[in-house]
Amino acid sequence: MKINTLLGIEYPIIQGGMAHIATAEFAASVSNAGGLGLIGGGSMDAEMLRTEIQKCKSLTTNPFGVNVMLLNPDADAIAQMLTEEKVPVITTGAGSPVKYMEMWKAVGSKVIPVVPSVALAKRVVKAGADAVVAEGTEAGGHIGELTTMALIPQVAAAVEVPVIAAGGIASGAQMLAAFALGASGVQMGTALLVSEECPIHESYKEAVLKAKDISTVVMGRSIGVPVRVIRNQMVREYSEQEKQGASWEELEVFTLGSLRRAVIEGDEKHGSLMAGQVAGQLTEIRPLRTIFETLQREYNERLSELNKE
Ligand code: TUI
Repeated sequence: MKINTLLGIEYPIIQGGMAHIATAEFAASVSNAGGLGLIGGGSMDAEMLRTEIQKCKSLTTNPFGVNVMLLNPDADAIAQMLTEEKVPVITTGAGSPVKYMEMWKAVGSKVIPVVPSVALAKRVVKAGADAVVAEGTEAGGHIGELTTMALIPQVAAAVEVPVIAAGGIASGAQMLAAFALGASGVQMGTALLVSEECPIHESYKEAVLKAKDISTVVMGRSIGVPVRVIRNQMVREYSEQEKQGASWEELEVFTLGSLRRAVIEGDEKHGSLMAGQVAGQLTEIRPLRTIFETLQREYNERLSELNKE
């Protein structure tokens, strides 16, 4: 089943979790443009997130969701709060949501964990996941090891629920490729950073527009939290410390805190400009609705070209 039908949305497109970036306003804009918007709970505590959910309910009548970043120290309280707010969809990232799934399902939320491997996909489906987002290492932010090309068919073969492809998707051709591999929908983050509605600082958008194919790098592997960002001064300083064997605590200051510096303060030198490998493809700022329409049109055109040949 295509995820449009499962989720009651116009396009088979959901938005990535995007901690610090995906506010209630942004999530509502994505949902109003025909995708599934998500409030990025990554850096919020439970009460902040509750306020954002209530705001989002007032800004859209379309389905929307919340992304729970499981490394968030407040994840337990957030999980509990979500049973009171009853959002249509919950996605999760950066860990296994299995211990929360029963209570979320009990209040009728659809649960769609983001998984980087077949093993986690199987575990969450056994626990009742309605779909999974299989995210390849091309994605921005915290990533797994496998590429989208290798991951999607293996996850699709292993589970019965719809698979949503993430990592490396910013065009209709890439969406079609994901469907060819067995996906029933796509998740996009980087491509939406350069939407008119995205509330990040202009200098973050500029860095994405300027990025080339090889502009993103992965930092934090040595501490077990690989994160893909656009290369800048902070990355060079971080890599130097990482080489010298700095501890998790010393390195952590470069990650979530520095995302805030990029998103809010627009510090493109010291901030962490999380973005996926598709950053090199993105050349203009467009409204969300145009981004989705273009993707669908390119998908249809490419499909009919392939059928002609
Ligand atoms: O979570 C993401 N992407 C993110 S989270 C984030 S906030 C952050 N910033 C700095 C450091 C850490 C977090 C920015 N981008 N994508 C989904 C995702 N999940 N990628 C990888 C995973 C993952 C990794 C290991 C999921 C589960 C897992 O293992 C869990 C287990 O128990 O097996």
